[in-house]
Amino acid sequence: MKLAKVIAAGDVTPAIVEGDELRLLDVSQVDHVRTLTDILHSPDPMGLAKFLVDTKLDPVAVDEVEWLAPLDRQEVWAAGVTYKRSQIARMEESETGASHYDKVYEADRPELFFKATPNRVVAPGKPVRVRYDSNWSVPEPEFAVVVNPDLKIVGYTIGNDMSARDIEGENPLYLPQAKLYKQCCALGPSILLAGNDELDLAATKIKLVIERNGETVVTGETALDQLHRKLSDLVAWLGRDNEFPAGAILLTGTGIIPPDEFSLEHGDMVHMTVTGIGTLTNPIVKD
Ligand code: DO4
Ligand code: MG
Repeated sequence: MKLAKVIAAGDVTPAIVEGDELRLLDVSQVDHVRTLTDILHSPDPMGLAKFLVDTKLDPVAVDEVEWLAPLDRQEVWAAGVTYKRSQIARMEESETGASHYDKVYEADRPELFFKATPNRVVAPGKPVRVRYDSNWSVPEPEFAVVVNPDLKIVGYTIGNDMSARDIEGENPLYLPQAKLYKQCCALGPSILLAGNDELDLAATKIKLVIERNGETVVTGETALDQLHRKLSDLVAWLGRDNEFPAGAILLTGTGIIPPDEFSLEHGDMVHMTVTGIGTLTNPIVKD
């Protein structure tokens, strides 16, 4: 089951995504349940979502509502250098920091960094930003896990970890500036609820398409079995001596890096597709 957060008839409403239609949820039916997060953090998100379907309302077409990023107050964190491709690209872009990327790929402790507060996260269809002081920026399409306050993985979504490669490459200590700025992250379009079955990692494909003036200029593809770490290990490291009363979303790193000569430009369109979740599309703004 997939859940989304939308604005329908002027109200912010969680919804179940069923193909091209949405079932809006009536959250007033249960005490203390008002938001998408309340559903995600409940003992049985799937059962609760089914119970909350507003049967008085017909299904709504997906293009009749405004889609919001599927989070409320969660912090957004990210893991880095979790795919071989990312390790190689980082070593190439950073003269001074190459050995750090090499070591962290193999180390027990992963690279984890704070990526965004909810106000910096943009919705599907809304612009993500290239910093005006960057001349080499790329999108990073990442499988993202949605974690409840008990550090249980309750769902999966798509995250765009916008990255200024020139700023990060100049000095690894500039990482927070390369990664965390206004409109630096997009999430969505929906959250695939975690079921009891193990994810089929090899079958979970992650794809990137970048368009410029209507032409495809970059494509890339990987699969979750190329991730060098277990999702549960990344979450366990995130939770070490830390707490997330509002839950957290953890981007698990990129396995797709555009060619070195490519940098995003104002007006580019970025499409990220993950099997079972959907496609996250955002235009690029640089001003
Ligand atoms: O080490 C810098 C960031 C790495 C990253 O964002 C990634 O591998 O996805
Ligand atoms: Mg990344």
